[in-house]
Amino acid sequence: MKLRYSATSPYVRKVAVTLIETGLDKNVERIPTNVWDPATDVGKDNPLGKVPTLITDDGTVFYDSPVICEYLDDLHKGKKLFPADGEARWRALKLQALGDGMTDAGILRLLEGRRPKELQWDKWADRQATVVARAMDALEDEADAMAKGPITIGHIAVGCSLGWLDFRFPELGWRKQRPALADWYDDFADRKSMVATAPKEAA
Ligand SMILES: N[C@@H](CCC(=O)N[C@@H](CS)C(=O)NCC(=O)O)C(=O)O
Repeated sequence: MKLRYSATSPYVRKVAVTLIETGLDKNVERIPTNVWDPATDVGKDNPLGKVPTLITDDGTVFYDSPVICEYLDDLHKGKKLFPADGEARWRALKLQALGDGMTDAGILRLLEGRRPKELQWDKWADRQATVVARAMDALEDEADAMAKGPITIGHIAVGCSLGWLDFRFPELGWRKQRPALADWYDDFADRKSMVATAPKEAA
């Protein structure tokens, strides 16, 4: 398999963590991809022009991160990150949506700040900041249950989102108001899969 990736993408990190947690890490060749380079050819694999994009050995292409992660989870025999059915499955999928949605809002805010000053819309950036704060509040209510349950794709999505928010918005200071979430994240960020995939700016 081949994975088109960028080193700082929180969605790519979900896939990278999933690869380690499922023991499939060695089966993947990595293709660095700068989606913002006008000359990028990522669109020939993924019409959406995004990373992560996974290309299987038979040439099937998968996107986006929820689909790629579920595909990978299907390939291994160990403990599943996507519960097979019932309430546990819906809980994991909803938590994934919350983590991914928090990342989406953070990315929209980041990109807004990268537009030329005269084109930036403060109300839009504020709206995204509000979404991030609200998602964190919702996660504070979930944190004890998250700490008790087995790890799922929901935990991975939330962990990668918080890691990326710390990386891009270190000034947020979210921990003080959300002590249970902060405790959960401190533990989760210590996992081997998380330590090995921490975002860093390309040299
Ligand atoms: N929902 C997608 C989001 C992927 C995404 O937006 N990736 C960013 C990199 S962090 C990207 O490729 N952006 C390029 C673009 O939006 O044109 C997923 O979960 O994989």
